[in-house]
Amino acid sequence: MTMPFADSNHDALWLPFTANRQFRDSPRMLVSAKGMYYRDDKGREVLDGCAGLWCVNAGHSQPRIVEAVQKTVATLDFAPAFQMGHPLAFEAADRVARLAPNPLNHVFFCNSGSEAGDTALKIAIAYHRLRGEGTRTRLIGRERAYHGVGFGGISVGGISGNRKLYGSLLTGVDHLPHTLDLRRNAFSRGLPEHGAELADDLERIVALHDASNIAAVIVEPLAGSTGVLPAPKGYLKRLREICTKHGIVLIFDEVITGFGRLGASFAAEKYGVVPDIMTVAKGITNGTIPMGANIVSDEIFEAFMQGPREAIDLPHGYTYSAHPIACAAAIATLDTYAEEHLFERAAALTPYFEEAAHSLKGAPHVVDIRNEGLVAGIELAPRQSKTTRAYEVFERAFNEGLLLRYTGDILAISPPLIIEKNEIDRIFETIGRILKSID
Ligand code: PXG
Repeated sequence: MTMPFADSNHDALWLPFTANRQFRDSPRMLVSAKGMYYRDDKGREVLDGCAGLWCVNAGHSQPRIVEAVQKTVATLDFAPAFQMGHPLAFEAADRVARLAPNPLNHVFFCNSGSEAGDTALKIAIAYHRLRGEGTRTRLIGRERAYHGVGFGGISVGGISGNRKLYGSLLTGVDHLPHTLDLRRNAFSRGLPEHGAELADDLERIVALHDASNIAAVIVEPLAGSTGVLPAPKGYLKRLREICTKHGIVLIFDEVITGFGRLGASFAAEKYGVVPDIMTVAKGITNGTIPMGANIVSDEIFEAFMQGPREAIDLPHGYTYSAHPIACAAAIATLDTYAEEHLFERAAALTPYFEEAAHSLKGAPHVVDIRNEGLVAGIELAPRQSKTTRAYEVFERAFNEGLLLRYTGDILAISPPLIIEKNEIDRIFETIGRILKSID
């Protein structure tokens, strides 16, 4: 029997990225989920405005995924991933590779976006070494980037709050400037007009260190958790050109942008810019079972296949790489996306969603609204207070039955792709009403 929150030992659970003591004063507890809605422990319906944590793209408790997980747990609960295989792993990899643009044809499974990020950085450095360019070890991230919480991810990441407690991090890391420019781009619809030239900063870093010392550049095509920062028009293409010119591996972190969020399978497909490695997680299993992956180009994969046949080609992996239940969930998830045409649906809904988001222009405290696909960020003016306005909106919205995300002064909206127009209306009307009531 489940113990009610009031009776359980609150100190036993240490919640991630949470003000734990504040949380205990007014806990928000979810007990079930279906479609667009959670239900909380008071029996109230809560509209999911952020697809869980940007992951439940097909909506909650999708029958195909539930069935696939139930069937697999009863038939192959676990299979070792090292020197062993199982059919679901090969099928899942094939399905993911088919969805990814050419020449990204090889899939290495892990369990999260953080692991995917660290894996990609390791593959990039090892790739250069195997080709006899072992001096290429430097890694380049970007300010305000989020690539998870491993030491690699926080080193190339650019959120100071996630880095400052943890010592010296990886050495040999540089950061590109972030692309948010409210002066030139406030209230952009879709990709901002200005800022492609920010990619040229990579030339400055190359001039400083020399390309022969640089392994990889990692960026999110749209930075999500730092407050919804779509790449300026032309920025990713320029980054691709500079990387190609200097032999630098380009990694796209598509943990949020993958699997339909932007109205296409991946940002790489939507923008016609293909990286050398793509990291994915979240929507790969619709959030149902933890899974992440690297999708790697033919050229990089082949570089690892040149040694003796009996030698391990990549000394890296996880106990739960290609876990059978995660693979089953991934296959059923991709089936669901395809059969329900959810990426196309997200693309078709984007203009309506954009209009609804921008209807809050002029609402109290709103200094910017930005959107792309089914993602919107609403930036609020900062204030002198213990809690930000965005936190207050988040808390009040939850009490009114709407789940949002916030970071600093920014609200993030990224609903499941099955959302209906009246639910889009409700999200932005609720935010607008709450904004009028706070100081
Ligand atoms: N890369 C990106 C771009 C992400 O957004 C990760 C890597 C790490 O994934 P894992 O699976 O290790 O958490 C993420 C995760 C938020 C929020 O509120 C965003 C994430 C995770 C939790 C909360 O914006 N993104």
